[in-house]
Amino acid sequence: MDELLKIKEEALDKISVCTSLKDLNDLRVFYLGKKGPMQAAMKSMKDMTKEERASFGQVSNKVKQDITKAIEDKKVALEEAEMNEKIKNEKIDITLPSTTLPLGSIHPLSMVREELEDLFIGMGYSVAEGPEVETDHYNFELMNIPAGHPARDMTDTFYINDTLLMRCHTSPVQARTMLKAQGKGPIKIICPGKTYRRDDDDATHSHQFSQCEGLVIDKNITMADLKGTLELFAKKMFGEKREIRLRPSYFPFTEPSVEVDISCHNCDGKGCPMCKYTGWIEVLGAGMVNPKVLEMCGFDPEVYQGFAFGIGLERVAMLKYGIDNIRNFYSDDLRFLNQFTRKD
Ligand code: FA5
Repeated sequence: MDELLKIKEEALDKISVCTSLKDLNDLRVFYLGKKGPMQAAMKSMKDMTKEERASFGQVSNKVKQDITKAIEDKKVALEEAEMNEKIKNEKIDITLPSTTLPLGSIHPLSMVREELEDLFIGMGYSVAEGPEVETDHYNFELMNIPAGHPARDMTDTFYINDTLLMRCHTSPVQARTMLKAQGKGPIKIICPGKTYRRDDDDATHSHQFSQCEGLVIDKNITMADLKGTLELFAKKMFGEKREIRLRPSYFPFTEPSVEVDISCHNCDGKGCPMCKYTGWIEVLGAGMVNPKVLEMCGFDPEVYQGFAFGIGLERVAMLKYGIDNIRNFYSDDLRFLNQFTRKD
């Protein structure tokens, strides 16, 4: 018993002067472990009477508890001291200016594309895609523009070889979608994407630009459906007061074809430099899908009708945000790009 109390005294002394968590752990292993003095003292139990053993057991348990408690208390104290030391040495100067992470902004063309997608998806359309490297067949033939057709001159095309080209409009996606549907309507798609033409770059033209095609095929589709759809597009994109005007035009893939003007949102149709004092701004081409195109793409024109439209995305973005040069879209100029932030 005396031996036990001696061990306890010695342990508590050592614990009280211990200054590191590592040393404290070594003490724990030594005094409470299997090879320590406590365990050695226990060996003498075999020579004791039953009564002696019982009281020896009680004392040894109490000694173990006291040592354990002393170690735990010391551990808490040492950890606290360590933390205080750390806080003292790692002082953070909160008055220092922080390093700000530059926040990106959404490109105005993406903004317009997303707005268009939201608008048409809301009307039950789905978004279709097609390749930018296209075949003559889809880009021209199925759009009723056979080789030698004068309409091929309307768009100066980048050819890769005799049959491959960079699509000059998003209209080939019409043909691809119709053929996939195998003559069964309805179809309601928009197709935003990049397009390429050998146009000379100027303030309003670029050799690479973006269009958004729209195509609806169903039974009993009329020009009134087209007009209603485009009216909604004009009001949603440019404001509730906008009106549209259809002018006769020509596209080989639509019959009849129209150019669509929107009343100028800058001057409310009164006349200003933006609308060249006409009160109207030309925004897109459209028309009823030519029965010949329907037939070539596997639809029976006696049963199905459709309308289509092609919107120039740069055009819409320039009008919407008052951008006077198309080159701004492709310039990487942060002073230009930072002006646009996503609404959400
Ligand atoms: C077409 O490309 C037809 N495929 C549109 C269409 C689709 C009509 C379906 C009927 C039915 P157009 O060549 O007019 O049409 O081009 C459409 C729009 O693309 C133009 O109004 C203009 O905004 C834009 N665009 C054409 N060329 C360029 C260019 N070089 N740079 C920037 N935008 C251009």
